[in-house]
Amino acid sequence: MNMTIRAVSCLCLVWAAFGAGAQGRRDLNETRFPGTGAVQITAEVWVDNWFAIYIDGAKLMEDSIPYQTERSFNAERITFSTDLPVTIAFELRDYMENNSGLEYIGTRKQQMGDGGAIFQFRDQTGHLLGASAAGWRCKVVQHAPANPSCANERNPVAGVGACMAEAEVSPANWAAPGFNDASWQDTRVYSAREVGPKDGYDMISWDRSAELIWGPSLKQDNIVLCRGVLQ
Ligand SMILES: [Ca+2]
Ligand SMILES: [Ca+2]
Repeated sequence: MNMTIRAVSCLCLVWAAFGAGAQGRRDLNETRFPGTGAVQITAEVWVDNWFAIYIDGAKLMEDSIPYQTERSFNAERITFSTDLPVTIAFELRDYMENNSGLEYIGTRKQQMGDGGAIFQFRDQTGHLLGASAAGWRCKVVQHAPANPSCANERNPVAGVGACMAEAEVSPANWAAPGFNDASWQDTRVYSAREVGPKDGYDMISWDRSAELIWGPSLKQDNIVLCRGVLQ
């Protein structure tokens, strides 16, 4: 198996690969970070399409499949150690070809594409510390196209008419424990039927409390920031 060890911002071990996907990608990627915190946490994460995870404001890692990869349905299992309480923050991204929010532009499959994310955190005894569900605070920072009719245009141009985007820079220190997320929204919960999770999703034993989440629009919200605290 051709196993690539990604360079990340700290020392880590990538030690296992299971279930190669249709194009030889791994459906479940495992990463272990050494650390000295009191609690060893295992996070399991599945996102359509990509995520970055922050621990108390510091970026821990990114999805092992790059953002601009179509049909990236891999899951990640991440082990790290920390002290509790700890603030967990995610940048979640749906795939989009450009700022119109569309994918497969110019083909018969041209569409808005939908997102979806689910994650859970357990300590070393298997006790669930938290999972994606109502209560996580989220903010949409890229919403496009402005009007779904963009997906029906023969020559959709990002930033024009129905294909305009509402986009903003992520707030400073948005992943930090002290950030005030009072103006953010409770995350929206979706059913598996609505999201259609597959591949790596099926390789994780999800707790009943772990739900599929996203911004208010599964199709038009393309970059969503979410925060929560594990106690
Ligand atoms: Ca998608
Ligand atoms: Ca989308």
